[in-house]
Amino acid sequence: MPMTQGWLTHTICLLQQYTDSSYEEKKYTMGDAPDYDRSQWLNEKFKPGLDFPNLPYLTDGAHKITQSKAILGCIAYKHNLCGETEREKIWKDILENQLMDNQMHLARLCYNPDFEKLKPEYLEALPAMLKFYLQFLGKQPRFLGDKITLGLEISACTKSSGFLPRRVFTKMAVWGNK
Ligand SMILES: N[C@@H](CCC(=O)N[C@@H](CS)C(=O)NCC(=O)O)C(=O)O
Repeated sequence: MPMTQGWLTHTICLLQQYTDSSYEEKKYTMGDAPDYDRSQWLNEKFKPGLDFPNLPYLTDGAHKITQSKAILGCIAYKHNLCGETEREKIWKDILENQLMDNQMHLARLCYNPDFEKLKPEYLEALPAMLKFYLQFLGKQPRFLGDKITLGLEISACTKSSGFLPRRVFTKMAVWGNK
């Protein structure tokens, strides 16, 4: 049965394409500055019957899922992309949460009107943070050993025909909104 997805993040779309999952995407448009009109979504928000209405969401048969990590997890479980051994599963959890921390750190900066002032400090700390990923990847070809996992395989994703370089956050971000 095809899945219905509301305004997915690019990572989720890439994982869907990588796993050849069939899906229909519902897009909700946000208006431009200064109002950033969200009425298209807000008028629909409670209609799909989500327990915790939010974007992105995924409906897959009886499952109605929000929270991007849970959506990625749902697709990954189906395709055995969550790690096989105990060690791989632990790594997956560490990396997933580490990536979320780094994403939230970047989001706090990008949505802050004072981002120009805060940017130098962020950029100075960035190489040390990325070094942890490099050291980790230095030990093995992929984040979880040999196998591609969840949305963590950057190189396969960027080479996929579905990859579109595009903004990381919404239009409302002050930095990285183009
Ligand atoms: N932790 C949530 C964050 C979701 C979130 O912040 N969604 C934003 C778009 S990036 C939104 O507009 N949600 C719709 C709403 O709040 O009604 C996730 O990872 O899915």
